[in-house]
Amino acid sequence: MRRVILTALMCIMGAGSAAADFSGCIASLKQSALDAGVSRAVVTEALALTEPDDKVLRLSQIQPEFKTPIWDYLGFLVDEQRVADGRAMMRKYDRVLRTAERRFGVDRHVIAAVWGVETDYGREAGDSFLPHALATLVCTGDARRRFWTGELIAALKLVDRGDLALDELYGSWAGAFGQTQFIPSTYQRFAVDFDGDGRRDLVRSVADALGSTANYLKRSGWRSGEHWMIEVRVPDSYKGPTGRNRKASLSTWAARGLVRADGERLQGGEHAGLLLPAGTEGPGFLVFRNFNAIFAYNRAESYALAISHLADRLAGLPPLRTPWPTDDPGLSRAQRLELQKLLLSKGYAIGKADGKIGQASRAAIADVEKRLGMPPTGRAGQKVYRALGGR
Ligand SMILES: [Ca+2]
Repeated sequence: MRRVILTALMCIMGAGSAAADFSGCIASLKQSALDAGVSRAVVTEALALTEPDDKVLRLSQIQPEFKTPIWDYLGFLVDEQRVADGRAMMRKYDRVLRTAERRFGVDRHVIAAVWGVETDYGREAGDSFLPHALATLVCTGDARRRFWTGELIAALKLVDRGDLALDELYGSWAGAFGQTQFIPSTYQRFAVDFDGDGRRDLVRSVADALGSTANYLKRSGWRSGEHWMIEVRVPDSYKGPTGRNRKASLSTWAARGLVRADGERLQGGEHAGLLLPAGTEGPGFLVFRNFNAIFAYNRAESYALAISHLADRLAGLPPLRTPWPTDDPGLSRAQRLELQKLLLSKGYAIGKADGKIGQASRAAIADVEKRLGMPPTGRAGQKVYRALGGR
C-alpha cells in the first residue's frame, strides 16, 4: 500500500517537474527567438504554450513497424484518382503552371506532381499549429533540438515579415506546411511571390506555392528540357552497377542490355543511374540529374519515384509497363477506403473509414487473414481485399 502511494506521489511530482521543464524550455525558446530578431508581439502570441502537443509527441515517437513495399507506396501515391485530379488541376491552373515552367525552366507536370503527392493538390496540408509542434520537438528531448529551434525561429520570421498571419501556420507535425509542404527554413530561402500581391503565401495562394516549388527545383539543380526518369527493362541476369549516382550514358546502358519499357531505343549521351527498387524482376528506372533535384525535396528514392511517375502520368504516359514482382499488389486510396468499409461490415471496430490504414485496420486485416488461412501480415493488399468481396 505504502509503495503504491509512494509511486503515485512520484508520478504526480514527475508530472509537475515535466511541466516545469516545459515552461522553462519555452521561456528560453522565447529568448532565443527575441535574440534572433523576432518581434516581441509575435513571440508572445506564438509561444503562449503551457504543455507539449500530445499528437506531435505521439507521432514523433512512432517507429514504423514494417517496411512498406514499393508497390504499396506507389499504389497509394499514384492511383488513378490522383492522376485524374492532377489533370483537372493542371487545366485549372494552366496559365500559372506554364508561366512557372517558362520562368524557372522546370517541367510543369513535375511541379503539379509535387503538389499532388505532398498535399493531394492542397487538400491535406496538415492541422498541427507549427509553433506548438516545433516547440514540442525542441522541448521534449528530440535529438535534433537545434534543427527544430532554427525551424521555429524561421516560422516566426515569416509572420514578422508579413508573408503569413500566425493563424496560417498549420501543417504537419514535423513542421512542413502549405500547399507544397515547405519547412520554414526552405520557405524563407526559396519561396517566391508568384501572384504579385507582395506576400509569399504558400498556404492560400496556389500560384505562390507552384512558383516556389519550381524555384526550389531549379535551385536544386533542375536542367530545362532534360529527362527525369525513363522506365526500362533489365536482363534477369543483370549484375552491373545500380544507384542514382552511378551514372553512365544511355548508349552505355543499351550496351549493358537495358531496353526502354516502351520499346524505343536507348541512345545518346545523356547520363543516368539505374534504380531497381524491386530487383531485376520488377520495373527498372534510369534516373537523370533532374531526378536528383526531385530527390532533394524529400531525400527518399521511393518519394522521388512517386513524383517522377505521377509527372509522367500527368503528361499522358501509361501506368508502369513492367508489373511488380508480387502476386499481391497494393491498393488505391479508393480501395483502401472500401476495404475499411468491408472490415466495419464484418464487425471489426476500426473507427471511421478514412482510407488511412492505421494500427486498428492492420490488426483487423491480420485477423481476417488468419481466419482465411493466410499468413497474418496485416498488410492492405489485393488478396485480402478480394477475399472480403472487394472489387
Ligand atoms: Ca503572393
